[in-house]
This record gives sequence, structure tokens and C-alpha cells, in this order.
Amino acid sequence: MFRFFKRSAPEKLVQLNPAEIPQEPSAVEPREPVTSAADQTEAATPTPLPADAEPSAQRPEPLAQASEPAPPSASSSTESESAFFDPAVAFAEAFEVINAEKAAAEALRPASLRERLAASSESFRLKLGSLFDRNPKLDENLLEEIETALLTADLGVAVTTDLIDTLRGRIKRRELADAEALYEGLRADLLAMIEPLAAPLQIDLEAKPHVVLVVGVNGAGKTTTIGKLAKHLKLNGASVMLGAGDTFRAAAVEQLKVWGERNDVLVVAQGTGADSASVIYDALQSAKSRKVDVLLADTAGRLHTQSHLMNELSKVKRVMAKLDPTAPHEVLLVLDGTTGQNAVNQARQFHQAMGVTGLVITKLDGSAKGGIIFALAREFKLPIRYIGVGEKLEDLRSFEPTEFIDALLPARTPPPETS
Ligand SMILES: Nc1nc2c(ncn2[C@@H]2O[C@H](COP(=O)(O)OP(=O)(O)OP(=O)(O)O)[C@@H](O)[C@H]2O)c(=O)[nH]1
Ligand SMILES: [Mg+2]
Repeated sequence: MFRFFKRSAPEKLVQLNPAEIPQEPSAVEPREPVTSAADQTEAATPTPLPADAEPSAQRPEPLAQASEPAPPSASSSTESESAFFDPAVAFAEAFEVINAEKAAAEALRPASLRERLAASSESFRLKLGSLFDRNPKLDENLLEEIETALLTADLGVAVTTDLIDTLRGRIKRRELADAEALYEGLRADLLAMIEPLAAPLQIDLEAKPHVVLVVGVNGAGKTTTIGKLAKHLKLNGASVMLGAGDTFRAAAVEQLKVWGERNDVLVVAQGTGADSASVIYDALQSAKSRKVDVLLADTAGRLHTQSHLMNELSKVKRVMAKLDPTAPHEVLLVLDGTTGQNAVNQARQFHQAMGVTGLVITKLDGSAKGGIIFALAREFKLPIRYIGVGEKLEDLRSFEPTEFIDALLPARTPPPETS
């Protein structure tokens, strides 16, 4: 369930279940530049700050409506109808139709988080599960094996040590009856760590715009997340504008424009090489004058070690404050879940430079092991606004700790009772 709004008009805004989101044939973002005649005209001269001039907003044509289901074909059975009615054939045909409908419904069903995380969590699940299958003794050997499993799942040394020490203490105090109790204890501890992080993005509809500044290293999934988020916000009734603050990478502006067109939202952009702060300033000015609910500002990917680029982000923040001292309302750090413990370093540096207010962990569908979320939880206590479990629209999920634990470490069915 997505919960976006803080002071919203409830009659206007519908709570949206991701399962109800209309599926797009392809929401996959092309990495290559999408060139169009329009781009050339888009490269407006950067606006000096403070700017009074009209922003260089781009109004894309509304997207074509999703295709209607095809009308029943005129060339159906009537012409070629056989002179004989064979109930067996009719039954077989009806059966085929039912099967086809079932298959179509199955294809449209959004995959469960468990299915999405299958790749990332399988080895962890198997490794840990197999330890307990043989009903082991509660001893140091078992603790060592659990320790190895946790470390290989990217939980990091600090989290793993905490968890193992806690388990060791319980074993010593004889609080655990058997290995199953230990497994459930471990599961409960992991859940307790991430439960406080579940806090979906809240949009203050009175801010107009509520500014979400999206930051992170190269390729983390910032622009893709903006695209998915724009769609979700729109489906929840909010008006959205995008600011193309990544003026560094050649294809970045075009990539964001594609998302703008796809979602039928305005994109404020200048050419590659323009001053990022100036573009975002323009976008904020435009969003204010149009009373847009949410401004999603993209920024160039940067390494936390590139101090000039980190300074550029601070400038973006300073410049925004000239128009709205409360902006940005959210500094959303996008972290690639496959980068393991490196994500913790990134979070540390970006948080120090920018005061991050929320996280998005992407690519948890890939080779990411999921454990990184626990390492982040231990150090930062920053809310995880969303997780990315694929490249498609429905693959941006709100972070649900219980669902996440169930996907990563399902509750074990108790062993059958022996008489
Ligand atoms: N499997 C998977 N791929 C993702 C996810 N999120 C983003 N991607 C892919 O990751 C790649 C990089 O995504 P971008 O959105 O361009 O990343 P970025 O942070 O904007 O990158 P820069 O603009 O270069 O800094 C693209 O191929 C996306 O399709 C996700 O949750 N799962
Ligand atoms: Mg980008």
C-alpha cells in the first residue's frame, strides 16, 4: 500500500494498492539517449539566479490511452461453423479459453515480493534453512555457521556480531528450547531491526510543490525511481513536475524527458552542461507558479568522494532555499542494493553532505542479498521510502518489513509431531 499524503484532501486522493496499478507494456528505461527534433530547441540558455524569466518547461503531448481490448473478431466461428455440433470439441474449446484467460490473469498479477527477491535471497534462505533442517545442537558450531550465512548475505560485521552475541546470551541463559526457537528468535530480532524504517514518503500538499531532491551515485537508479514515482503520485491524484538537474551525463536530460512523456508530466530542463542548481531553481519557480503538488528533482550521479560534485549538491539546496526556505522537503538517497557494504559508505557521505531524509534501495531483484538493509538500519535509522525490485512501473514497492522478512527468511513450518 502506498501512503503518500500528509495533509491531503481525502476525497481527492485515493490510496493505491500497487496491485491495482495498470500495467504498462514496458516501463523499462532506455539507457541510450532518445533523440528527437525537440531536443535541439530544448537547450535553453541557463537562467541566471535569481531568475525572473519564465522557466524552460516542456509540455509533452498527453500519452496515448492504453489500448482498448480488441473488439471480438468478425471472422469468428459464424462463417466457418461446422454443420455438426460436437459437444466434445465445444468442451475442449471452452477449456482452452479458460486456460488462456487464466494464463493472461497470471501474467498480469504483480509478482509477490518473495518471487521478486527470489534471486537475491535464495542462497541465504537455503543456507540458513539447511542448517536448521538437521535439528542441530545449540552450540558454538551452530552459531558460527549462522554467522557465516549472515555475513555472506551482506548484513555486515557489526550487525552480524550483534545478532550472534544476542543469540549466544540466550543460549547461555537457556532461554531457547531448541534450534527452531533459535531460528524464530533470529527472525524476530531481524524484524525488530527494520520495523522502525517503514515510513512511506509523505507529501505535504500545502507545500506546492513538495520538493523531492533525488541523489545518489552513478547508476543507482535515481532517474528510473523518479519515473516510477511520478506515475504512482499521479495515480494518487497529485500533480507532478520533473526537474532535469542531471546536466552532467549526455543522455540524462533525454532519459528524464522520456519518463515525462510517458507519465504526461512537465519536465523542466536545460541542455547538458548547464548549471544544475539553475535548472532546479527554474523548475521550482515553475512548479510554484503552476501550483504543482510535487517536484521531483533529478541530479547527476556522483561518487561520494568527488567533493566538487558534492558541493554542487549543497549549492542546489542553497539556491532552492531562496525560493522556498523549507525546500527540499525530502532528500531521497537512492542506493543500489547490489553494491553491498559500499552502500553504507555512500549513505554516510551523502547524509553528512546533504542531510538525507529517506532511502530507496533498488535492484533487490538482482544479485543483491537484501542484508544491506539491516546494515543501513543499524547505522542510520533512515526511513526506507521504497524498494526497487525491477525495472517496471509496478516494481517500486513501499517497504513492508514483515513482507520483507517473509521473503528473506520465511517462518518455518514446525516439524511434524512424532507419536
Ligand atoms: N533490476 C533492476 N534494475 C533497476 C532498478 N532500478 C533501476 N534499474 C536499472 O538500473 C539502471 C540505472 O538506472 P538509472 O535510473 O539510469 O540510474 P541513475 O542513478 O539515474 O544513473 P545516473 O543518471 O547515471 O547517475 C537502468 O538500467 C535501470 O533500468 C531495479 O529496482 N531493479
Ligand atoms: Mg539518472
